[in-house]
Amino acid sequence: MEHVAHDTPERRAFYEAIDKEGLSALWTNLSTLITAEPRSTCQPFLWRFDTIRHRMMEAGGLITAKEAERRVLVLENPGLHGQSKVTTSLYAGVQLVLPGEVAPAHRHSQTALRFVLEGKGGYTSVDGERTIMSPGDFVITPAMTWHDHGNDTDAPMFWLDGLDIPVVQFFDASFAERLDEDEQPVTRRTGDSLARYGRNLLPVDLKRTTHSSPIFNYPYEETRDALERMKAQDEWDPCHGLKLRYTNPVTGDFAMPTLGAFIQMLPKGFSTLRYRATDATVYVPIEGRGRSRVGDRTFEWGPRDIFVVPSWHHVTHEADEDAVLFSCSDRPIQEKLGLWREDRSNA
Ligand code: 1HN
Repeated sequence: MEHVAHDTPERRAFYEAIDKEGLSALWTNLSTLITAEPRSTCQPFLWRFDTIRHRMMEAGGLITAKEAERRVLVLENPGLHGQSKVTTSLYAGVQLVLPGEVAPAHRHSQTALRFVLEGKGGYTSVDGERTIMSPGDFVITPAMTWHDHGNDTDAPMFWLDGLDIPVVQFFDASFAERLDEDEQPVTRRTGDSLARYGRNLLPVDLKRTTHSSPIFNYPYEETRDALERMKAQDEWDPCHGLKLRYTNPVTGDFAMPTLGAFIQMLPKGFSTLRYRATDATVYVPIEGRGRSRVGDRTFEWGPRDIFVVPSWHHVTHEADEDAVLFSCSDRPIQEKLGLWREDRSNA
């Protein structure tokens, strides 16, 4: 597929003439349109949480959560500068809600996930139910659900936001509204959705009404317990250690249709075999220390650092202590379109 047609004066004149007519010759750029393998401009990159935290506290002195609507520092992939993208298809940022602040209620067609990095006791309300957040909790705000955040504690709350913004942008399908009130009315008791849908039980006559999970907080306490029990069984995947995906209990599919999220344990001393897949992935270690080789870069990481593995880049992980890594990608979309591929060959 690396065939290139040569330029001649006649051909160049032809290309210029047809350009004015809204035409172009496929043979001049076929090889960049259809590549033999993924060739992303997205780059491997790591952000230190300490650096982000420091800048976020500065931002906290410059603007309130309310005035900003969302006080977020966007994680911009250096290969996609100025585009508010962490990978080609995903947006990510780190959000700060200070004690006493509210991030006002709104909704939009973009789907969002949160992964709590620091602070305990702040809340997110989603469609009338409040959930209290702790580090490691995975919280979702599906497309068009009303959501607002608040912090009644005396310490700042930080979390990672992941959204499918570039995907919605690609389809030109963005809608958004703000509520008149800063906070939406709370109409359901905290813990109601976990009780109904998160205990291996479902309401007997439940009909599937949305594409997303009805659970909107997957508490770290439960996730961590699952990993700890699995660790004792001594069955490791050579490329992933122990890796689970967050699911929609109604369908068994990913928790959301556009964003896939995963949690993974790498026990102390474990080194994974080389792996690559077509879903560019954002990783957030929440416990432990280690390093990952991504393409030709090596990133040393600790809790709350954030790093990117672009599409089809080889990755290996190594843990110096028992480590737990959260990750997210566009894998649900790629799977539904028949595009997702992985490569476990270690040649
Ligand atoms: C959003 O709604 C949140 O609700 C965070 O916390 C970040 C970035 C772009 C668009 C909407 C939130 C966002 C966002």
